[in-house]
Amino acid sequence: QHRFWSSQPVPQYNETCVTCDGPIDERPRLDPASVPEAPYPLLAGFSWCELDISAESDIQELYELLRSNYVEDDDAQFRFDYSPAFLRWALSPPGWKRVWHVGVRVSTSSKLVAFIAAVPVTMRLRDVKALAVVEVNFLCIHKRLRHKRLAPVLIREITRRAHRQGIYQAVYTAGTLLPRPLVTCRYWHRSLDARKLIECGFSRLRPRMTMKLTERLYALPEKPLHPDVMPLERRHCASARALLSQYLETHTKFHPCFSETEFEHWFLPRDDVIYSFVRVQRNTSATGTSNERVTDLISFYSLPSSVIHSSKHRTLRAAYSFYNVATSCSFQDLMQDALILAKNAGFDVFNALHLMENREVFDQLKFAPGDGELHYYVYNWRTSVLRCEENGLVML
Ligand code: YNC
Ligand code: MG
Repeated sequence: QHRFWSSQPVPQYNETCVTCDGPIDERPRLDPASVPEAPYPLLAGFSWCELDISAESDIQELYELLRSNYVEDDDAQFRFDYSPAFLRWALSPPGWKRVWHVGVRVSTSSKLVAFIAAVPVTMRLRDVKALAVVEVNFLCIHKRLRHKRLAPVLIREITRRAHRQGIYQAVYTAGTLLPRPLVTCRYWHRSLDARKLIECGFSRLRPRMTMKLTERLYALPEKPLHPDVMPLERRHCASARALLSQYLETHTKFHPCFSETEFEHWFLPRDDVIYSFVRVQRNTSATGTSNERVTDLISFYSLPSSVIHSSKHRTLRAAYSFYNVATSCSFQDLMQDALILAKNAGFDVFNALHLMENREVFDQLKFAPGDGELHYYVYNWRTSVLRCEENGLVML
């Protein structure tokens, strides 16, 4: 029973046979005057606001709302702890709009108690090559305001604000099952600091295994297999983007299409936020000019979690696989280098979703399946479900 979602332009659970892909509700596009000019009414005592992510104080308020109230695992042992620098990066890709950073404040105290954000992205979905959509993320309601049907108000308001800018589709992911996933992908985890993961309750010592043996099982070489992997720099971006676009185009059916400026935003390394590495091939032409071609791309982002109940550890440092493409070596060797680079950067665990080609290397590289599943959704679009391997979108 979905009081809200059954009223929205999303496929319902019982719709299975889809013959043609396209929008579900064309009215807002065909009749923009039907989109309200004014924000949706809120509960009495609360008001809408727009956060200014360039202001330290607003980023700090958002950081604290999320640190105390955002996504937890099922057993409430860990809670995402996105850093202020990460939030600024996530919310300001090329084309970002302040009107899409929507907060709710208590009118009297001005305290920030809820948030939802959208950022622009161009998606390919099957045969539709360039769909302008928003990615919706960071929906959060303060724990004391839960179960008051505020989430549908936030979702309707961000939808109205997308419509006002001429955007009629959205992509979003959630651990919650809603009508109706385009695809569902499981998280897999690779221990980097096995002792710490066990001590803080993230993983358990397997039967007949000692701590020493477990640490040895997950030990990694000190240096990457490929000594020439180097941090991505601006001069690599055009070639790295070409490599990634070509990969996504041929291997997946649902993926973002990065412009050059978007690629630079999402991939240029930022400490404790996004880590990207490349291998390049140098070619010298007959006339003596040399150029560099990126042959392999590794990337992962940093998303720590607060450890809610441990006296020994306060945060778990997790690296999340972003986009990885191998052409000069095997995908498994590339991902092994990703693990080594993440370990050397101080991460405790490397997480990756079962999507693109990731599943093929999980067993050999000693990943274990997690209990979390991530559902992918598209708002106002009808199409049939995808296989995990056809999914080429990694969200933050
Ligand atoms: C969720 N995650 O089913 P029904 S993910 C969407 N995404 O509606 P209330 C959700 N809908 O079933 P609460 C949802 N979680 O009756 C719940 N719902 O139809 C639906 N948690 O509202 C739910 N962040 O206000 C139900 O629920 C209705 O007070 C109930 O608030 C929910 O960012 C929530 O997990 C999640 O802060 C805000 O529990 C709260 O419980 C919370 O009574 C911890 O709401 C943090 C958390 C969610 C992370 C994310 C993606 C969000 C996508 C939203 C949908 C976007 C649609 C596209 C819009 C643009 C369109 C265009 C163009
Ligand atoms: Mg509520």
